[in-house]
Amino acid sequence: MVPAALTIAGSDPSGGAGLQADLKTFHRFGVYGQAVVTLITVQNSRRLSRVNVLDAGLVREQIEAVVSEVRPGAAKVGALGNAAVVDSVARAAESFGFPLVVDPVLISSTGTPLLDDEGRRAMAGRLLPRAFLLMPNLDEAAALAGFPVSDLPSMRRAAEALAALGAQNVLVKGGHLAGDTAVDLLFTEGRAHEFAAKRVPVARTHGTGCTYSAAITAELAKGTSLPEAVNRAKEFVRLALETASESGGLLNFHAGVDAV
Ligand code: PXL
Repeated sequence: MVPAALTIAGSDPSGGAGLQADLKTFHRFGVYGQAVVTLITVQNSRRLSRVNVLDAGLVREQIEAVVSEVRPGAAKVGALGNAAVVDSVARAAESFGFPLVVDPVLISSTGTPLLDDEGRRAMAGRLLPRAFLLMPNLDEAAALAGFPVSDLPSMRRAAEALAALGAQNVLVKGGHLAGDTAVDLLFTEGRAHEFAAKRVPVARTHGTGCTYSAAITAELAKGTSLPEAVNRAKEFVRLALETASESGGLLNFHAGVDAV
């Protein structure tokens, strides 16, 4: 049977990020995609003009409707908007029984907030304890841990601090590190593992984080171990970035990238 994967995320109608990117990624990895909408954005690759967060009860009902019929092998959350939605998802996650990947989206690629301050506190206090994997970028790790994160030693300290908040595993993404190597740090079972890749010089990276977390979620849904899921997902994002940069195009636009 084909495993299912669930995304609980915002809509990006341009198709580059958000649940649209997640569904495309799930499909490339051969899993059946389910998508619960948390918020609607009005945006294209250049600008975002509006965010409308959905009612928390509506989010909860969507989750219950889909998971009670087809139980996914894994789920991810992306943009959640506010504390009420974070709470709804955290309460639903109490009975998941399958791994939950938390991509702690705080702002859009163009800098618009996609989670307010109260929402960030709710995420740290109530959602992180439900996370099988938390995968912040440097800014998100700093915002959640409460200190600057800008190099490998501070990434390691942030991973430990976020694990202490209850996330079972933490992947701090080093895509924004200085230098031409992007190192991601996975903190799992008390140990840190580094995943290094040469930085792909590309101007348009909209959707990279969503695609990365969706790829990991798809692999977890198939039963892949976490380190191997990170390996395969990172390679998939690298190929997507390369394809996009070679054509001057958008990540997720070209169908030619095969899951690895
Ligand atoms: O990449 C973070 C992200 C998540 N979700 C939605 C977005 C974005 C970035 O723009 O639009 C809906």
